[in-house]
Amino acid sequence: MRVDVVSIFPDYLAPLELSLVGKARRTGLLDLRVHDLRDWATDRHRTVDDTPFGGGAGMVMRPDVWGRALDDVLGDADDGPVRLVIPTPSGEVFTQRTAEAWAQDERLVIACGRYEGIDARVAERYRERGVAVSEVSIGDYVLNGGEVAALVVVEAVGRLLPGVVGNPESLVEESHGAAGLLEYPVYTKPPAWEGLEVPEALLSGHHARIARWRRDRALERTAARRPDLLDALAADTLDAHDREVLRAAGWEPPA
Ligand code: JD8
Repeated sequence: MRVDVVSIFPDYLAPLELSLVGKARRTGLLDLRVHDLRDWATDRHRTVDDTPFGGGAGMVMRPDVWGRALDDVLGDADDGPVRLVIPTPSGEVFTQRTAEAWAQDERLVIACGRYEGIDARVAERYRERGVAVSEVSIGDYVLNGGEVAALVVVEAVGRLLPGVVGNPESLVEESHGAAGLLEYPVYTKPPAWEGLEVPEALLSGHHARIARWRRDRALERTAARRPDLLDALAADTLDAHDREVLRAAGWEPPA
């Protein structure tokens, strides 16, 4: 997969040289390129913003600068399908399902806005050109720009690419993974710490008992912290035992 990120703070993406994503870049599993938007500014002050039409506080990012940058980075239509990702607090929520879908794409181009955002005609123009444009938010809180969202998207999608995560098995049982439950608590040595013991079930070596213990804890945690995830679960994914655990945890299936 090729991912291009355009920002006025390209150094903000430096953490993507580290860890699994960094290794994926060095091993060619991920072709990540970071661009400075000001390289497409034309005046000697390399201006990328201007005052908002209709008045109001702050500045808006200019469409003409973004247009030159994205035309260059997106390249021609015959270079294959590209998804243009525009992080914005007014976007659809980016979830694990989104990451799984985008991991099937060949190319992502992420346009990181700053100030009050990017002139709305940029998304409109590329949609008109038939480019898949996805305006997404990483959560219901306000950030100062799109760079943090770009870090989130590159890591969440990048780790789903074949060969990036050492043991693909570990992708299955994750929070928001296929099971649709939050993760169970995890433990490692020492078996006793600060007077706290590891749950006996995990020391039993009894795989079925361990699996049951972990699912029960995952159900309880999800009921306590994210009951919305349980409401979204298909009815047939919960067996009688699950329902008993959830009833005891105070969760009632939606009517
Ligand atoms: C892109 C500019 C700042 C936003 C005036 C503060 C995503 N979940 C999220 N929260 N915030 C963003 C986000 C914020 C951005 C930009 C994404 C570009 N800003 C603006 C509007 C109010 N300032 C985000 N994904």
